[in-house]
Amino acid sequence: MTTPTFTPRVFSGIQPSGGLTLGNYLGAIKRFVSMQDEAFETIYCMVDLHAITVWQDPADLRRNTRELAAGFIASGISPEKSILINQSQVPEHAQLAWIFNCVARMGWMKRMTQFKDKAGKNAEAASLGLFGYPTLMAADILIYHATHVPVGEDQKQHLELTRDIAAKFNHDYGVDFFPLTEPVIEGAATRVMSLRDGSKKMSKSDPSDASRINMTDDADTLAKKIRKAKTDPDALPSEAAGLADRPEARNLVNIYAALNDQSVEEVLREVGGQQFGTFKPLLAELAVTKLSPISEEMARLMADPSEIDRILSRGAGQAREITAPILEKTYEIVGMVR
Ligand code: AQP
Repeated sequence: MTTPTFTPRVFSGIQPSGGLTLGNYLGAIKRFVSMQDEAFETIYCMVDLHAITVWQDPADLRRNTRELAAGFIASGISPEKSILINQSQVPEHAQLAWIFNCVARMGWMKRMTQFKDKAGKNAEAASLGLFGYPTLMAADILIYHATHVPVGEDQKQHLELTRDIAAKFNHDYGVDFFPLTEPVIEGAATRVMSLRDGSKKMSKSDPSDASRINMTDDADTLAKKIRKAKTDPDALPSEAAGLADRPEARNLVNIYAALNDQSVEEVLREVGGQQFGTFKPLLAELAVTKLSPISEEMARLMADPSEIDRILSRGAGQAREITAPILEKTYEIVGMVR
């Protein structure tokens, strides 16, 4: 059998399960923007079907979906260069997910750490959708035959599962139909941590607003959150090795490096020896400079949600030109009468 060559294509998504955070921006969106100028077709998605795996108020979900789309565009994702969609407008995602529910094994699913983290001690009360989340994510990616997926570090295990599903489908049906997608986990901030606890990921659904930087925070709020961020009493080291056992210090330096497109080593050459009383105002100033234009543009775009809806509707039409034939071929391979 000849191995097919797949069009270099990028897919990635973010849940509209709250406001966009600095973690989403540095871990994912910055890469989304740079990849649209490389040799890829790019498709970026507000994964609203994923969001409802935990309860979402319908009005908030609608608002968060539009605000996330505004955040993508304000960060530099161009609807002319990339296909921008919300997942529920492209039904082939959910249709392929059902096929993958029948390919993925229970043993694989039970190893997924995100389910364990999110369901916590009360797994019996979690939705079936939360457990099945990774097969829908595999379908999101493979319904485009995407070759590359830019994500933060926390999604690595789901990407491995996506490859396992593709390989098992190809093996079971004796085809080379789905690609083995490559994760793209790059940059100084692939795992931005909570400002209150350096061992916890910064997350949009963390009950503490002080734990995260929201992309819509104004300059004062941003500076206040950075000033109050948990740190230790020591000065910053001059080399990265000196951050090894200092998660909060490492997090703030990583954020600085990622915002300023520098390596951690470059940052420490400049700020090594400084106390946090000196470094935090520098970080706050940098964050305001980089993030304020994005939040201002988001506010401008949110003033006309109908334009956002038009962009998402057009994106869905473009997306379905790719997804409908791939779903049709999948059904044919599986043996569905068409
Ligand atoms: N803290 C983070 N650091 C780096 N990358 C991150 N991402 C999320 N948080 C961080 C990346 O953002 C993309 C979208 O994530 P998501 O919203 O679909 O799901 P998530 O990872 O569960 O994000 P949250 O903010 O923690 O959402 P909730 O609170 O609803 O669960 C992914 O590429 C992710 O790696």
